[in-house]
Amino acid sequence: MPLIVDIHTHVYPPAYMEMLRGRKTIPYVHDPADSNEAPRLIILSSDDDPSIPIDQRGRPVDSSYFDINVKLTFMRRHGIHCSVISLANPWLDFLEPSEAQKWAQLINDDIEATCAQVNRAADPKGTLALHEKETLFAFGALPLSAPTPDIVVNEIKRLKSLPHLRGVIMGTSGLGNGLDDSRLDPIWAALEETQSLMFLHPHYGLPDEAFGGTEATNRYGHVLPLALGFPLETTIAVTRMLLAGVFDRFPRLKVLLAHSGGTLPFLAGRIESCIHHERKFVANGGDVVGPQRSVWDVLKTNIYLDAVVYGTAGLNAAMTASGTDRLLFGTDHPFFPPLDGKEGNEWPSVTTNYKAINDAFDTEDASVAAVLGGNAARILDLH
Ligand code: 5CU
Repeated sequence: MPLIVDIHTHVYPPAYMEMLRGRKTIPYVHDPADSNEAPRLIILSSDDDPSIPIDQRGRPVDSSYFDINVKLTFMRRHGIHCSVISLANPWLDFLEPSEAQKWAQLINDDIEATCAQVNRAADPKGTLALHEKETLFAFGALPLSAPTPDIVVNEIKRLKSLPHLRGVIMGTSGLGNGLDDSRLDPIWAALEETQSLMFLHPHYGLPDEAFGGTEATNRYGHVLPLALGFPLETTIAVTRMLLAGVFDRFPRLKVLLAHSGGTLPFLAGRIESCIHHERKFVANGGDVVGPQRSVWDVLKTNIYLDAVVYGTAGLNAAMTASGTDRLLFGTDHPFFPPLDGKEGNEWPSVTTNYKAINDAFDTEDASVAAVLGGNAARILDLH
């Protein structure tokens, strides 16, 4: 039985849920008038449609989103030994500047305490190997709306001192203008200096108009924003980093891309070709510096990819682009639960990913074991 590590698994700690309950604009949690109905989570822009009755907006949210014991049960059910938990989107992006630092410290300390408590209970003497118990580690959240970037830098440095934190999770908006914003340089420098992995995760998708407006989202629900909007958002964000020379200035930056890099592995050749043919760049006679390193080099040196892509075609692209040693199993729990509501069954979203990984590597047991957990244990130094 190989070690299985889930590097893509989210939580909304109870304090965060309470904060969302106090809000009336997205993101917010709404408690329906009928107390037998589950609370509703409204986080995606397409959910916040005033033509939908408020008791039906967004999605029902159960204890799997905020009760760590439910996650432990989920881990047990799916043979997962270790989860690297992270605050779910939209993290702390929406907070007033004066609130951001306080909430980042509160959430990160809460997550650290949860990991410590669970790990102590699973292995009081600290003698068991990783595959012999259930263990939690975490990615921290950043106070990106804080008044100055040094507050973010200080939190990155503080996270380094928390025993179970292994990097940060971050969305694509950065300080508000995307990830090619040069004001992010001190933050990239701090991540590089501390060798903290940045888990880059989508939230904002594409404008609803890209999918046909609210009529389409009313008809097709979350399919277009989640299946297409999320991966394209990630692809655009990391490509803007590349074009702005972030990986030239910070060559030791480590970035884990959600959903197998969106579409980056598939589009890398096209991105590279467009860069080579772009007259604006100095290399072609223009006046914009442009990226100095190739997309392929960055993919194999700076980028890690999760294996949350639900099919062998996507996994093969990820493997070819970044390498089997940079691919990491994940579940996206508690999102994509089974809709039949039956407790105790395996989740199809998870079994589909397990099957894709096994199919992609055929009989190569060592590669399967690396993707399922060996890579994560090595890259994140999980002990
Ligand atoms: O289903 C969803 O909306 C999501 C989400 O918001 N975040 C995520 O990580 N996965 C699915």
